[in-house]
Amino acid sequence: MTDYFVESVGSVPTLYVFRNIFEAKEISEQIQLFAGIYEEELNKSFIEFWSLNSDKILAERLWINETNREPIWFAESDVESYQNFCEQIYVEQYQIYIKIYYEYYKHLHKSLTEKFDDQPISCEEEIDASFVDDFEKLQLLGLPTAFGRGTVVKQTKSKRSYPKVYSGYFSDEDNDCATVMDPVKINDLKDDDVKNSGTSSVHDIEVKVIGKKKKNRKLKGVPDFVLENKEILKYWRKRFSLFSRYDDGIRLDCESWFSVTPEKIATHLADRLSCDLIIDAFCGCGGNAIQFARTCNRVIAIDIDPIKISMAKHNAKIYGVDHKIDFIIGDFLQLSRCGRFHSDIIFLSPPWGGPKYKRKDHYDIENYLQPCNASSLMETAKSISENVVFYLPRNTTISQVIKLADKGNRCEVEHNYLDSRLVAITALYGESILKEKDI
Ligand code: MGP
Ligand code: SAH
Repeated sequence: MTDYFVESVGSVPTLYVFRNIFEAKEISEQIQLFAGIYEEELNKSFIEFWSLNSDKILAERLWINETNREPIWFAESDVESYQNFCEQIYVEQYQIYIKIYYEYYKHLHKSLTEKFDDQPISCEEEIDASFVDDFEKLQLLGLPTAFGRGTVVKQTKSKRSYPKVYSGYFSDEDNDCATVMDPVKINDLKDDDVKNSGTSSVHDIEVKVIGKKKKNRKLKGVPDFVLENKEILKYWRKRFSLFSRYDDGIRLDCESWFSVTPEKIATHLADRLSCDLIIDAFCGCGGNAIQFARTCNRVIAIDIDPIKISMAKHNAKIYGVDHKIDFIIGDFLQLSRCGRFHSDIIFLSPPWGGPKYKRKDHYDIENYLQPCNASSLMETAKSISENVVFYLPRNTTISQVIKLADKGNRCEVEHNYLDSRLVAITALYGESILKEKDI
């Protein structure tokens, strides 16, 4: 049997966030509702994604500052070429989105229902059909065909080649855990270079046949501290996804390497949770706290481990936000008992039990989370703020997450993908921080 994996390629991974609001008492109804409007949800979600990200994506594709990858130039008068370029990117982004959204949909169903049918609705054919006649299909679906602002028109020679840019996140040679997905249909987009090459590609999407593994993996340039602890090699390879300013001297210990929230996710959460005062109850080396400091007036960052706090302080200095964070060394559970902490939002990113958390099909937040189960953490957090946010493993049992909202209350579950990989889920509790979908 031939195995394929889909690898999204971009200088930094693209963040995809899919969200849903659940009511504690109506889980089954929610599933049915969601299944009934799959395509509508997909399109709405893509429109939101494109409106938020189009400028950035187009700019990234025009300006690729890596060696051997030249920027694309358009003559100022050649508006048509620029429009075509934008349309092409739009179509390819939609194709990628369809694939990732379907993975998300399957994942959500699987985690909500024990007996998951691999084809819950007959959307597979519809999805594949959308690879044909992409643009017409977009129009038929009622999607907007207006593209990103035409602000980046640059002078000189016109080039119509679309360079591939490899992701710092997943181009990892040692990473044998690439997400195994269904083969992507190669569409009719014209990319002769790619069609003639050894691997097939739909621009950002690479489809490779997994063959013999490379024996001599390149370890050139890998620092000694990583070679001494090979467990962190794969995390080190995506260091710039964890901290874009890694090379400015970011410090991480072993636990932090595998626990830190990747910067794109931390940035997204910080934008969403912007408020006056936020508490990061398990701050580690500062992945989240640093980003919160950008968007909130004040951050209280707590960790039980003094080494983590000293690293977090140091890292916050690199990002120029240390003056906005109060660092506290201590046990969050004990500190909360003093009753002196109150905040607009409390963010909980506790230890999950190390990288082995993913060995389980279903991660049980009432048994495996540290330093105590999710219900106790929630109770403690509620004594500090009515708005509670949990950062949890991707294999978390969603019904447990929903149960954490008291009866009659609602919670929102965000699935945070970097490229085609589900990294984690974020659960939000508290009416004022839930984000309604505009139906
Ligand atoms: P991962 O699953 O170890 O990495 O962690 P990856 O590359 O998705 O694994 P692979 O085996 O699929 O290749 C994914 C993300 O989960 C990390 O980037 C952290 O943000 C987060 N994370 C992982 N762990 C073990 C913890 C943890 O113990 N606590 C917290 N708060 N976050 C964690
Ligand atoms: N979100 C962080 C990573 C958190 S990892 C980041 O992006 O950098 C979880 C952290 O919880 C670890 O640093 C660990 O030292 C800390 N921790 C464990 N038990 C704790 C407790 N009882 N109180 C406070 N911190 C704790």
